[in-house]
Amino acid sequence: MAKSTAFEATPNNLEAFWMPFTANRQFKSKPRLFVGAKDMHYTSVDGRKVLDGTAGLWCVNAGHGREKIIEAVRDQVGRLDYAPAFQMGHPAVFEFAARLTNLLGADFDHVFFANSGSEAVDTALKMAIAYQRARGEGTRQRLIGRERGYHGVGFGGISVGGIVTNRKVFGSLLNGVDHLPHTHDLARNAFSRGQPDHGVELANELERLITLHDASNIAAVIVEPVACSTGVLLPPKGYLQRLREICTRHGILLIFDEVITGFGRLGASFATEYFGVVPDLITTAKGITNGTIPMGAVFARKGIYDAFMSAPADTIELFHGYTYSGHPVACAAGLATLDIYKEEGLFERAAGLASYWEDAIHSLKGVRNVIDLRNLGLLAGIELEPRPGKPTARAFEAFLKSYDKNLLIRTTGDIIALSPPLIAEKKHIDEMVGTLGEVLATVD
Ligand code: PXG
Ligand code: PLP
Repeated sequence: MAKSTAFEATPNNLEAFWMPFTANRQFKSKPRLFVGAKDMHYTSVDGRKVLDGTAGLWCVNAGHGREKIIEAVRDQVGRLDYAPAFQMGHPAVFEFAARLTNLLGADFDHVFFANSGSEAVDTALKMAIAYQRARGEGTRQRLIGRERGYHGVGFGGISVGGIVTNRKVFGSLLNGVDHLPHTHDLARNAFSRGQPDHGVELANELERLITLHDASNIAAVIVEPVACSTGVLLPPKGYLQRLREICTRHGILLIFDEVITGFGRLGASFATEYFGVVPDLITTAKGITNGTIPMGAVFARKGIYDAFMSAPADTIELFHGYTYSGHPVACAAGLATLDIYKEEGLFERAAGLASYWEDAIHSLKGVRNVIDLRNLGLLAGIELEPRPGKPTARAFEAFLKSYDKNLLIRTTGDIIALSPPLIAEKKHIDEMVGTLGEVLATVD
């Protein structure tokens, strides 16, 4: 883009927009705006092509500007822009639900739609408590999350979540929530390739919480199979299996929050498939529409929906839903997205690239300030030693410098996260790692 057009594209007043999870004043003093995107690249307002190392915010799994999705959205909005979500329906939502349950496999038979990961999490937590009551276990109301977990920003999500900054100024949150310890253990697991060897015993902490609260009071445990937002924290070998065993033994529902790990990120449809561990509820969002239109969803394991069906057939079974649950345009985007994933074999593609990705990421060993490198599927976490007394500053400097060098990365604390679109080619991976290596060498 020519400089003059770029100037016109920059708004004069950045003030009114209260930006989410952003240092507003810092940003507005030196804004970073994108004005276009295609495949692996964004176009910045100053006309640069910026390589997308993060699939947007972990959502654009099929890459940007996919014609098939654009067409489907255009067509749907022209035919049926909106249909009431309650007591009415439209064809696309039923088709999409059926396609999604097919993708999930035989264990899951129903889908509830929301509009974001946060709403999907709220839905799943409510469903879990209501399910326990529906099956005659109404005292099971407690929820268990995990330290360093991210489950969005609704009150339910921040209550079970484990990020101090996301919780501390928002009051007393939900009652009756407890937390497992996180699984991140640099002392024992630094520079592991794939899942770390140490830490399966951390799942036993669930037994301790069950002893404390009693199983008869616990509705559900919610974890991310891989905790992405807090820095790509991987589950130790055997850990998720053990959580599953303990939950089953005690009649506690296990919820996998697959907002990021869903739709191919690990080189399988979902983490449940990748790890071979079947939860009772799965929350997802992001890649469900390739990030094109907001959407979230909850998948219910066989038997959960049925437990709500005992009242007379003319009664509403679950008093929950959103104006935009199963929005026609989101469903159209989702259907086209599933077509692309399938036609291009993108989940398999991610699986095929994973070892190249692993080698590329681990080539950063020895680079200045790098204290850990970790990877799984097409995910990576690059942990930096924090600057004494100035946590986050070092990684944020790397973020800014990478952006200046035409690479978009994501940082959380002093951890750099990478999660490229699944259409990435080896040359893109080389460029990401190359640029990052150069940048880190200049960050003291
Ligand atoms: N659960 C998980 C596991 C997530 O990763 C949410 C719930 C909430 O989804 P919504 O659509 O309400 O944002 C998420 C979202 C980051 C980052 O870079 C991560 C998310 C969102 C924005 C930024 O760490 N994860
Ligand atoms: N607030 C008001 C005043 C409403 O009328 C509604 C929905 O009808 C909502 C909030 C909930 O909005 P949504 O269904 O989009 O989540």
